[in-house]
Parts: sequence; structure tokens; C-alpha cells
Amino acid sequence: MKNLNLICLFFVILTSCTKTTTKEAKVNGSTGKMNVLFIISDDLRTELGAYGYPHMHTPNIDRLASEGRLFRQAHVQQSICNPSRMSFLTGLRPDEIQVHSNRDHFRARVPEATTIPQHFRENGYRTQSIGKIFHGGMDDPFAWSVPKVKFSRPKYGPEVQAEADSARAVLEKEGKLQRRWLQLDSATGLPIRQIREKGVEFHSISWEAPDVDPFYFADGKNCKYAMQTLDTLAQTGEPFFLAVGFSRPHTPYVAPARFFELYPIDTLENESRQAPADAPEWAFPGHKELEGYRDITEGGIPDEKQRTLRRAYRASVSYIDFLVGALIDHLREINLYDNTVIVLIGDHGYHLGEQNIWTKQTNFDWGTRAPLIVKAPDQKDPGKPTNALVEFIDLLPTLAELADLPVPAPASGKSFASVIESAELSHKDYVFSQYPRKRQGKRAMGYSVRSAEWRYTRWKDRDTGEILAEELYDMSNNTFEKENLASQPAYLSELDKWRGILDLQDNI
Ligand SMILES: [Ca+2]
Repeated sequence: MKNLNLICLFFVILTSCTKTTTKEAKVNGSTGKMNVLFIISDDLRTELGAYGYPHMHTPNIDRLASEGRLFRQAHVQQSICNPSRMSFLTGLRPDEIQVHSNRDHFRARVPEATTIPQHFRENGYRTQSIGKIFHGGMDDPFAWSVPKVKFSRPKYGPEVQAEADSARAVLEKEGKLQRRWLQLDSATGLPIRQIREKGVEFHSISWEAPDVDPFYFADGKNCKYAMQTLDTLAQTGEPFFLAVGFSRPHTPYVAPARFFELYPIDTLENESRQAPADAPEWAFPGHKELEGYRDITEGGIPDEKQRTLRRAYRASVSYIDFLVGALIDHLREINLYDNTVIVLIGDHGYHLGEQNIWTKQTNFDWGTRAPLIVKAPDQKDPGKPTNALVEFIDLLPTLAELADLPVPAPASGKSFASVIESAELSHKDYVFSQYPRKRQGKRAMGYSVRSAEWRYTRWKDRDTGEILAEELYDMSNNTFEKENLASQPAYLSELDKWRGILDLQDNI
């Protein structure tokens, strides 16, 4: 799998064009092929109305859940943008594609991998990317039928945006701004990694609530463009895989003022801000994403500010819910709703101060568990949520099965299409995630396995194989990690069981 097979690769390049033309002719028009609308919201967590959080205002996502299948226990393979996205797009684990940071590209290690959109494209679908699908400046030459479209500005209201633009221009003029680009392999032309020069990664303020129209921001522009694209696709009759990626609720938490009004500030206390007892230092992220913004001070976020940030995050979620509603309503209006598989996901979980952690990069449930809702045409038992444990790498084989396509090799996921038909079915006994950390001169990888009742995490030195720390949490009371039981003698046999399961898994 890791061998560079150039002959195979050039065959793929050659056939990705010719194959598309032949198959398009077969499936075009009245052959009954389903379309796919694949919606990703960046850093969206499961705190949504449909997931049992009535304080959230997410009527459109809730409606989709009521007409499809909501997965209560869907876990990503690494709790950060690029590794998570490249993992589920290829159906391969972060270790398998050697993508553990926001700079790595899967083509460097697994040039023969097939992504979800590439697979649909090679099987006669028109595939398009609008907004953020691949992370940042990443993309892949085989994924899309036409070049991706991504509006990335404005991020802020007009005044703050103007200030940010001029501050950024000064940095750029002085040569201080960080430059980034995607490095390509000189022989194959394939992406290898993102290069980042030393320099300032410019950030403005962490949140804002300007009184603007929902379609003013970049996310609104991407949504509008997606609606127009749907109009075009409806006219051509080609089967399509349309991926639409929203940037909020990722920082900065900026949304039109009307969405902030849904969340009175004094109702926003968090239930569990305590770090899990006896959890090792390795469990906690070192990178402080929010501290990059100029209104956030180093050394901890005061309580009042935490309330403000939680409110702004939730307003951003409701804003995205509005856009999701606009997009799906449009699909209905042009009579494509009944013939389209709709997938809505977040790219990983998110901590809003729970367990004394902000943002992502953990192996805790708040870090790995992400929203997953699938609505398929003629689905049985719509609206019934499922507790089946699924992994995001399962998306590729699932979508392939729903569209009646073969599953490309290599892919490690397993289709959960049966659970979309029947919410009561189980899927996997346990799911895996991982997270790398560098600390105390060591490079560690934290491997985590989650069942319906337990979470076990083991931090391993990547150079020596030494076990640096272990965590065991009882998850049977349907809550989050509260106490690490790994050092308690009463749990030794449970611990041994999970050690054995992870032994088999982390040697991939
Ligand atoms: Ca993300």
C-alpha cells in the first residue's frame, strides 16, 4: 500500500478523464442514480437540538435529523481538521496515510488512494467542491470535475474587516506575514505537503456580532453559489456529488447579530469544566488556538470571557444551521430532495471549556465525537436516531454502497448503510482515534479506543515504543470522561482487555 506505483498512478490519471465521459453517458438522465449533497461544517460539535440539547437553536439540522438517521456515536479518527478530513475522504486511518498534522498530504505516502469525490467522479458523477472541503490550501487533482470554488472573505463585519485588512497589509508590506503553499512532487506533480515559511499567522478578534445579512459573509456566499450550482445541475440532469463546506463555527466566532439574540448571556453556564481526575498531562492539548486572537490574553480565559465565547460559538452554529436550511430548502424547491443522499457532518468534536479544554486536539469524547446525519432516499424509519458506533472512515464505503458503487482499494472503513436502513442495528464494537503530541523532548502518539461502555487511551513514545501514560474511563453512564481509572487495581482486568485490543490495532 505504501509503495509508490507510478504505472498505476498514471493509469489512474489517464482513465479519470476517459472513464468519466463513458459512464456519464450511461447514468445521465433517467437511470435513477442518486445524487449526493455532502455538507461539512468546520468544528461543529454534537451540541445541537437533535442531539438532545434543547437550548440550541438548530431547527434546520433538527429537521434533517427527523427525516434521516442521526448517529449519536460517530467518531473521527483524529481531532483536528486536515488529518480528520484526509482520513475520512480516503477511508484510511491517519497512521495509514501518515497524515497527522495540518501540513501533511496523503498523496505523499499513499499516492494510489481514492477519495470519496474521486470515486464518484470515476463512476460517472459530476463532483464539485464549494467552500472548505480539503483543509486550508490543500486539494487533490483527482477529486473534482471542475476547479473548487471557495469564498473566504469577508470573515468580519465591514468595519472590523477593514481594520483587519489594513493590519494584514502592513505585515505583508514588511514581509512579516507567513507564506504558505502546497509543495508538489517534481516527478509526479502530486501534492506532498504544505510548506509554511516563518512569519506571523495573522488573526484579528475572536468573535463579532455585526448586524449584517446572513449571505454577507464568506459562508453565505459559498451557500449562494452552491444553490446556483444546484440549479445548473438540475438542468443538466447529470448525477452529482456536491460537497459544500462551511467555515463556521470554527474561530473566529462571527455571525450576524440576529443569531446572538437566540442566546441570552446569563443562560450559558457549562455543566462540567473539571479536568478528568488523574488524567495524565499527555491527555491535554498544548496548542492554544484561541490565544492567537488579539482579544484573548495568555494564561487562561476569564469566566466572563468564556461565557461570551460560548455564546458566540453557539450563535455561529445557529448561523450555519440557517445556511444548511437555505441549501436544503433549495434542493426541495428544485425537486432534487427525494433523489439526493444528504450527509451532514462536523470534521471533529470540540470543547467549549468542558474538561478545562478549549477547542479540539483531544482523544476525549468532546474531541472525537462529531455530528453525523445521513438522509437517504426512501429510507426506512426516518427520524430514529441510532447508538451504533461508527467511524468517519466508514463514510467512503457507506456512500459507495448507497450509490451502488464498488468500494475502492485500499480503504479500511466498513459500510454502515444497514444502520441507515435500521437504527437498531449495531455496527462496530469499538472505534479508534489518535492524537500526536511533542512534549519533554518526546514524540508521543495517543491511541484511543471507545466502546459503548469504555474509553481506553494509551500514550506511546513514537521513537522508543515506551508506554508513557494510560487512561481508562467508564462511559457507561452516558456522560463524558470524569475519572481516569487506569491506576486503580479493581480495573486491572478491564485494562488488560483494552491493552490487548489496542495492541492489535496500533501496529497498522
Ligand atoms: Ca475543523
